[in-house]
Amino acid sequence: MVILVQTPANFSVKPINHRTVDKVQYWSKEKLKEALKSYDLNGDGKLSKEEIKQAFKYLGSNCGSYRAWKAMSHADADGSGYVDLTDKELEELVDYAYNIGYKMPSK
Ligand SMILES: [Ca+2]
Ligand SMILES: [Ca+2]
Repeated sequence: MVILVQTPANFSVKPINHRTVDKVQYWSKEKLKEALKSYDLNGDGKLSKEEIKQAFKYLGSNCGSYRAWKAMSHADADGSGYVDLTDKELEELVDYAYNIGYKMPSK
């Protein structure tokens, strides 16, 4: 007969679940770009702060307003108040979102 003794020490050591860690998928830059572009809700070819907020919310941010504001000041190179989807500003926005490390929604 085998008796399993669980000491308090055994309880406190929580093994890292590598399988769970491996399942976490981060947004790739390509996917981020697609997602962000799709959030041009009024189709004017640029992202307003509100649209970025919505996008970040979708990406899993729980402080969308703050992130949107930060992203805007980071990506809006020409100071137009919008992130233009046609040029470098989009790339900057993608970089910003990428560096946050949003995880893909798990199915
Ligand atoms: Ca727009
Ligand atoms: Ca701009």
